This record gives sequence, C-alpha cells and structure tokens, in this order.
Amino acid sequence: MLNKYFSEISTPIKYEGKDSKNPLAFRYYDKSKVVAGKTMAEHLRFAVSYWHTFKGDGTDIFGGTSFERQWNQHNNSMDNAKATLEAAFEFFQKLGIDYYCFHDRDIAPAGESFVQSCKNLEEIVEQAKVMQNDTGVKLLWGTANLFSNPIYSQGGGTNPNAHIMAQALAQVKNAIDATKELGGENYVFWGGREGYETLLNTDLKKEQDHMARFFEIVIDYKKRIDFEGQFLIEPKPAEPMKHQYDSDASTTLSFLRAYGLLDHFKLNIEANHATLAGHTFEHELAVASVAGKLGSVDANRGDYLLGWDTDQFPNDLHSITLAMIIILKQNGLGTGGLNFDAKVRRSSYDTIDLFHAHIGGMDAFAKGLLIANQIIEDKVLDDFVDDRYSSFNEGIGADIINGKVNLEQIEDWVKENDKPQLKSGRQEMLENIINSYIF
Ligand code: XLS
Ligand code: CA
Ligand code: CA
Repeated sequence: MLNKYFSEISTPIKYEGKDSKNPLAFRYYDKSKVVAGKTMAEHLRFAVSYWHTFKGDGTDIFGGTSFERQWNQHNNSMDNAKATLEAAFEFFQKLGIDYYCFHDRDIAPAGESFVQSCKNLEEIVEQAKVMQNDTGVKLLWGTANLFSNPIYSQGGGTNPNAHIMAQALAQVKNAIDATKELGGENYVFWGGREGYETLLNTDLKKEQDHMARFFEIVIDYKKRIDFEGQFLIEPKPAEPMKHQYDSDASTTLSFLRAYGLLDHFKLNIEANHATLAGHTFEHELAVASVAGKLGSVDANRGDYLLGWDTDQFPNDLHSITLAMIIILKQNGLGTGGLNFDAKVRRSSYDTIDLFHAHIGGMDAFAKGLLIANQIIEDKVLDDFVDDRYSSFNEGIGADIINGKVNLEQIEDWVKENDKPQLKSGRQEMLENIINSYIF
C-alpha cells in the first residue's frame, strides 16, 4: 500500500460496528455485508471527487489557500499533477473506497496551448491507468471542465462564439477519450456556464438549439468510438450563471425530450443542487427515477440558510434514508454510484479531516441503506400508497383510466354518486413511522 502523504493512517479504515468510539472507523459501512442480495459496496458504489479532495485548498471568495497539502506545491506543473495522483490513490486505498471521479483539468493541468493541454491529459491518464490496475480502484465518471477557463465565461456549448463552442467540443472529445481509456463507467455533463446572465444579449432559442447540437455531436462520437459508459447530465439551477438551462431534473428531461435526445442520457442528481432549485433531494431523485433516468448521485448536502452551493458532506440521515428508498426501489444505480461531491470546510486544515468527512458520509449512507431496506421489506409505505389509490382499481376509477367512459358518462355517474368519501392522507402518522425506523 502506498504510504507517503497520509502517514497518520497506517492501515485501511476498518468496520468496527456501531459501538465503536474510534472516530477513524466505520460504524455502519461494512463493505462486504450483504443487504437485500448485494454487498454494501455493490449497493453504494462510493466515489471520491478529485477536485474537492485533492485540488481543494480552502480558497473561498474572501480568501486564498488555507490548506497546506504536501502533494500540492501550488503550481501547474506535471510533477505536481503526478504527486497529486499518488496522493489520491493512497487516499482511496486507505479509505477503502472503490471509485473516483474527475474533471480533465483536475487530474492534468491546462497547458499553454490546447494541444499541450491534451498532451498533459494523455500523460496523466497513462499514470492513472497503472495506478488503477495496481490498486483495483475504478473510475466512476470523468467530465470536462468547461467553466474555469475565461474563454468559457459565456458558456461552452452555448457560447455565442462558434470558435469557443468548437473548442468546448474538442475538449469534451479529449475528456471522453480519457474516460474511455480509464474504463470510466459514465461520463458527466454539468453545464456550469450553459445558461445566461441577461436576456438583453441572449438568443434563448438559439442557445438551446446549440446545446442540443452539441449533444448530438458527442453522441455520434460516442457511438463511433464504442464508448459504452453512460452519458449523464447533472442539473443545477444557478451559480455560476444566473439562469442555467439544466435547472432541475424535470427541466432537463423536457429539454432532452424536446430535442429527441432522451434515449442517450440519464441524470446525475446532486443533493445541493436540489436545494438550490428549491426542491428536496428526494424530489429530484424521484422525478428522475420515475422517468427511468436516475443514473447516478452526487452525494452531498447544502445549507438551508445559505443560498449557495456549499457542497458539504452528507450527514442528514432522514434525507439519506428517503434517498435510499428511491434508489433501492429502482434496483440500484446501475453503472452509477454515490459520488461525494463535497469539500471539507475552510477551517478543516488537516489531511485527517478528509478521512473524517468521507467516513461520515459513507457511514450515513450505509445506515440509510439499512433503514431504507427495512422500510421496504416491511412494506410500510407501499401498502399505504397502494391502498390510497385503490379506488382506481375498480368501478368509475378503473373506467376513467381504461377509457371506458366519456365526459357525459362521467357526469351521469357523478350525478348518481354525490359526495365522495374523504380518506386521510395520514402524513403525520407516516412521518412518525419513518422516524421510528430511524431512531
Ligand atoms: C458544480 C458541479 C460540478 C459537477 C461536475 O456545482 O457539482 O462539480 O459535479 O462538473
Ligand atoms: Ca456535482
Ligand atoms: Ca455542488
């Protein structure tokens, strides 16, 4: 096992059971424990986000670097990128996590030219491939950073400048190549700056048409190179742009449907983005899931008092339990997983904080999985929901749904059957039952 950057951890983090008082042990995440026919690792498919965990330096808009990382010499050199990669794989092994996710510009630095940037990426991918083989750690997804470089300040695929749209496409091509080379199981599109600041300078129709064209071009490429990973779109309503086109799950699905692209994508739902969209995490997951489009999850949490993307580690067991119910009911995430798109706070200076953060997130989801599975096995919600709609199983309900009655016939029926019987939705009782499983 690699042992250079995280010497405070000498052996991989272990499962010690719920009574353990060791803050550097799992209390619920028991990788090989079987729950409903699959191991916890197979259910949860946890991933580390390269950008926050290894490239994050504590910077916020009020101040610069607050974390000193041994692997980060704060320069854009390839040596620095290679040291970061080594640190990353040491961390994965010591944490006992199976997957990671990256942006092209996280793992390899941008060069002086586009050509140089591509070369840098290829070189790092070679090294990453060796390290994946040596450790067994896999790539959950790759993506392209189409938002940091100032050329993308007015968008990538929706940029009003054709040269920049072309460059965004070329960058995506290289990021897909890198993802394929590393056996990435998915490829994510997060349209960070695909949106607009003001309608005064924006042709809304054209920009959405361009976004669709952008996707058509990459779908064509995916087919031609035989990349089998799943394409995912990650909705987010705002930040950095004031309005983003993929603002939530429903809007993204409508966009894909309108342009005939639905078959080529699933969604990557992020908890914090749901909060920013004014939805709950479970709402976004459910909207994606009922459409058969819940592909993967960015497992983090936001802050209900702050209006920005705080990307905190997930620890809200109630929300996680509701999320796991949806995931279990659709029989898992397929090639997707739970990516901790989360960062430690600016004042969590030490590398050990990275372990505490991930251990907490993994344990919270493991516990959520156990609770959700019990709720499903006991059919607590299913029976109630089935019964709530049971009036559609026969009589006028079945006739309406099966197209057996027209509007006049329905009116006649209502005239003969005045005053519907009211049935309580029992919300409070159900909330108490969910709590009784959590407590
Ligand atoms: C930013 C997004 C981003 C995507 C990948 O808010 O969450 O990190 O997950 O580009
Ligand atoms: Ca994300
Ligand atoms: Ca986020």
